[in-house]
Amino acid sequence: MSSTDSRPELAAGLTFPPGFFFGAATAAYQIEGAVDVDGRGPSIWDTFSHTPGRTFQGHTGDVAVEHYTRYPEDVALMKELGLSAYRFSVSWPRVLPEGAGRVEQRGLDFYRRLVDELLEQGIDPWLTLYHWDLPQALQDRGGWTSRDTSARFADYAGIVHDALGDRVRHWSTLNEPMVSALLGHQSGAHAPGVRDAVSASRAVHHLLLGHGLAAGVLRERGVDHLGITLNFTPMSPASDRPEDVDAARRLDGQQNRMFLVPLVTGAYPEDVVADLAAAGAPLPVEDGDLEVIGAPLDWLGVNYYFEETVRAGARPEGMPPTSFIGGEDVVELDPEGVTTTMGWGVSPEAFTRLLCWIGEQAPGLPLVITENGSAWEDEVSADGAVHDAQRVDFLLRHLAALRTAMADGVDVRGYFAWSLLDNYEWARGYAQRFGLVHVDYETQRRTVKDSGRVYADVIRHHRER
Ligand code: IFM
Repeated sequence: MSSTDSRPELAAGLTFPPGFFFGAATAAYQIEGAVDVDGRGPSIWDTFSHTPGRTFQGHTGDVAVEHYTRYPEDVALMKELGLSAYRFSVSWPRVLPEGAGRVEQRGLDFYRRLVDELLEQGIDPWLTLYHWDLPQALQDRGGWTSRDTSARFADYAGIVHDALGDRVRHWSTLNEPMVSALLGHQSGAHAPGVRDAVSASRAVHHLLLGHGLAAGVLRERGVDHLGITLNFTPMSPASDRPEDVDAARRLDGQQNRMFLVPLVTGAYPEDVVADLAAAGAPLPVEDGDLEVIGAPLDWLGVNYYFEETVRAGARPEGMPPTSFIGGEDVVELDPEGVTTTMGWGVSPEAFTRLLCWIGEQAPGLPLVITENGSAWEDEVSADGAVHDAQRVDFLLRHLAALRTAMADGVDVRGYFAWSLLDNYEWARGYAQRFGLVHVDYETQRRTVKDSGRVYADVIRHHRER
């Protein structure tokens, strides 16, 4: 790979401490395809994406980027970029087609082949057990609104560990429980597409309980590098009017603190508990749950994309339903300046502030950036390359922001770019491209973008220091 067009001088300006690692992340439903192969059962995302009107132009993950068969090529790309770690998720319905009970060995064998390929190339596997693809059979029994699903998740964790625990050291329970719970059950923008505050708060608690129970099972099996990934969105009030300040407090409560605080202190924030109770959707906590949820972690995964400014007031006609319980009287403002094709603003400074805040909330807990990235209009140019200057800029500015937080004393051990490949962006379908590697969805041809080359330069420079 030539670095002539990859702005090596920018990459060279970024220095990270020895031992810091760089990787890229993906998730099963977004890349694998092969949804009816080797005994895989349906997930809530199969059902949701096949329901008319739920996803952009009816896009589904049926084919995605064919990673299920193309994984050797994809691991070779990781090697070419110089990644030292790869974060992926296991599809629960590949392993347990009915969610519980019968284990599908062919599903487990796929992940064993993938992990072996990674290890052979010297790439450290970081395994996430749940990135939103709940088996439909469990949804039919209540999904995350049912306490039983938490116990089934713990069983599933044990089964995956029994198959892969000899080769995978880094284990993560959930990716972004906020999205599963609130986009899945409050706004209904994601599977299972429910719009009901009581279901949403039940899902919040049962996801966290599932994390804690699965963590217990993994600890019993000797896992010593265990974490969970949360998505954080810093929330600021549009003004210092008390109602705007309170709107920001409420959204920050549900977006950020409702997940982080119980994990690190063993208690939900009191103001959030009160907000949810006032909205008629109390958290269904039972005796002992919070000790399970608050058991020690080895690392915390941080996903960061953008920040938000909010004000109190009725949501204008046409604005999508709120993802926050009782959030019908809060309006998210349009971001200022450049926006990505997702409509998200670009705020590396907020990334630094966020990391400093998390460092204060969770003293002594090492952080890993498990996702950070941006979607833009990408094209393969006449010269065969993808000149994604905006993604290069986003990447370098966010790495610099991360470096600033580390220089301020925040303990961050590694960075995973989202994403390795262009892929299925959930309800937004294939219209949003986040990859360091472009995928032509007609031919499945992979092309490393300029951002991938710049990232490779950052990594090479880091290794050679
Ligand atoms: O694509 C998603 C990913 O699955 C979870 N975090 C945010 C990404 C971009 O929206």
